[in-house]
Amino acid sequence: ETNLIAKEDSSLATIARGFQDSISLGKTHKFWETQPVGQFKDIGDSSLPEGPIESPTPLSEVKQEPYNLPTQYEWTNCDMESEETCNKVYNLLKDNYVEDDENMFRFNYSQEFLRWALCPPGYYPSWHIGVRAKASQKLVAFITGVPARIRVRDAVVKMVEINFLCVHKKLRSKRLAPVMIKEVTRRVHLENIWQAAYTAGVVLPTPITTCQYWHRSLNPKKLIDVGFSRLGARMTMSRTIKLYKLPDSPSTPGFRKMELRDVPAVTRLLRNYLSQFVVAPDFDENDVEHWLLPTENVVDSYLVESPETHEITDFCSFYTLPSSILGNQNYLTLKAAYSYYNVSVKTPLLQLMNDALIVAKQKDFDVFNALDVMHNESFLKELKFGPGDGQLHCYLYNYRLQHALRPSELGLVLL
Ligand code: MYA
Repeated sequence: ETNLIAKEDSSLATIARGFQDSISLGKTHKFWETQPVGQFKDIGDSSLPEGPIESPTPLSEVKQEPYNLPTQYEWTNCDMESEETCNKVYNLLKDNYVEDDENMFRFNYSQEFLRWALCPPGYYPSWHIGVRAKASQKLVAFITGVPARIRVRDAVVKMVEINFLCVHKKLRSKRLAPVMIKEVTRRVHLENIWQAAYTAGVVLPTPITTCQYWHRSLNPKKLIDVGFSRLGARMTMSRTIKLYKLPDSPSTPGFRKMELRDVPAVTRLLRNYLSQFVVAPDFDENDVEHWLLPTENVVDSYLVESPETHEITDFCSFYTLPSSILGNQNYLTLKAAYSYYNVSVKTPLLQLMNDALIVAKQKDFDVFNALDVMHNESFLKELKFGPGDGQLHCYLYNYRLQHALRPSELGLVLL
């Protein structure tokens, strides 16, 4: 089961997950067994070196024609800069993308978000791949890649980040996903790129790490009303609302929204911070401008400018990803903020993130989500985040690591 949308955890869910993890390792993967990824049978084999699993082949040996689809379907490039195409993609995902295990919520990525996520500097339009029915021209499946430089230990590797793999509900379990993955792989190879990074709620061969989502209630009443969270033992609604109450405005002097003029300073701060993690993006100023400069209803970034020296000392950011609430009379959407990249140098991380919660609350988010990556563990419990029931497995394609990482060794957040 996919489980990228996480709700609050119950102890039963934790036990069930323990069983699921051990079952996953025994499963056969007809497709994934043929791919250059760490295989389950190789876990613990220290004779296998770190690094690329297969060497690049000459570009002339990369298959020149697209893979075959079932005859009723055809490939289409989805031009995300086109309003009409972006709307078709939006609708496919809105109705068919990731749900939580109990099918109560489904990600509802906005059109602005999709354009931001898919059109970073140097993106390839040919990596935004749709499948449509020949007769009706209806979009029925989608997969995307965007280029990224990702550092693994000391090596900066050109990779593709794969995301938004989606097959219409009526076309599931027909082995369409492997064809789509092979087709995006082929198109990435044509650009002389041989590695990929991706995350999924399902266990595949073989995660480089497994992260957990944590949730900080901002609007506890709504979260309880829609079944995202439950009233705690010996808790009343009014005690719960009081528990999660936040100040009206951030506390750190010099805390303000990031602006274009801050790009060089934020890039230096972030590069220095990310250098400590085993796997992290290698951001330059162009990347920071695209991925971190605030974009309304997509990404929010704040920093701390020292009131004395005007130095930029700390940074925090989150992205906006609502979920549709399936079958609730009172509410249609859950407004969720997702912790993105945070850097604390002078302001304690706990205080910085508390200010992030405050601005998220001001912006009317219902919940603030964070993974247990980077240094996030240090603030989760204290800032009243609760563990979610969702696991997020992180993968590299055609790149082996000798050992799985702890989530705190991962410096990468995929959307
Ligand atoms: S993760 C988000 C994935 N999307 C959803 O969960 C949305 C709802 N679900 C669906 O739309 C479908 O269930 C999908 C599968 C499309 C997921 N990642 O066609 P099938 C394997 C990788 O019969 P369907 C994201 O977007 C499965 O293990 N593989 O199945 C990152 C089996 O293979 P094997 C997956 O349910 C995506 C095969 O597919 C996933 O109709 C990264 C079954 O195919 C999954 N999430 O469709 C993709 N789910 O028999 C990999 C199932 O071997 C990128 N499968 O177990 C790899 C790098 C490529 C680039 C390389 C460049 C160098």
